[in-house]
Amino acid sequence: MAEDMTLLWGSGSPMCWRVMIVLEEKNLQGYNNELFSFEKMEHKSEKVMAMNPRGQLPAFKHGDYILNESHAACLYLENQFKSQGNELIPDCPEELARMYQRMFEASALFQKLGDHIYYEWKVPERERHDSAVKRNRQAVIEELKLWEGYLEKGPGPFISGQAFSLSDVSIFPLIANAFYFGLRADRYPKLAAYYNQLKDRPSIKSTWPPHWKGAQAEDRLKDL
Ligand SMILES: N[C@@H](CCC(=O)N[C@@H](CS)C(=O)NCC(=O)O)C(=O)O
Repeated sequence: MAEDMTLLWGSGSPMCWRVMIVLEEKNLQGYNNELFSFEKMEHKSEKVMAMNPRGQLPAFKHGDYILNESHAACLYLENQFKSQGNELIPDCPEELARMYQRMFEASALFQKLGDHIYYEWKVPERERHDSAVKRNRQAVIEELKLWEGYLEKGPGPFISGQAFSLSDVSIFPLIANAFYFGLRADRYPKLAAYYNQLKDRPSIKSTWPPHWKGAQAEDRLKDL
């Protein structure tokens, strides 16, 4: 069914994970896939650059169509295969509005988590400042509190309401990254409950980042 699809991906990348979850939800198993290492800078390899000139993952192709933006790929797959597998866009206008809002505001959490977790990797030593570290730390705390509040306020149990949707596809990989990097469940109980509720969902479990299995990341978020 999905032999005409190709996904170039990196393990642990929330953006890649999104596309993989949607492919599972839509019963599109059997797609071609190739794993690239960020550590070895393989995302800048010729093969990736040919599909995504920005040298970023995911790079996704269906037939002749290239979709390198994770959200674009997710929306495309849901629209193309609407009646196949699970529907990921709700009909109810209220839930639909929340779904789009949560789906796209997830980029703020991605940015802030990345700025904090990968500070040393992103910023050359001579340009680093304690004030920037503090600012990034505060920004990620505020962002996490916002998402904790969304779950507190509901309606749940999913991020936009009663059904699993593209907003969960968008945000779950970021929440999972936060816990992988040591976020404390006792400080963010709603996020922890959300994480525990979804981590065994078949589409998520079967696409779990391979390098996370049995591994422990640096506890970069343990004091947030
Ligand atoms: N706009 C892209 C962004 C993808 C993205 O930022 N990918 C990261 C991994 S999560 C990446 O490839 N980073 C390496 C780089 O930017 O050089 C999307 O949402 O799919």
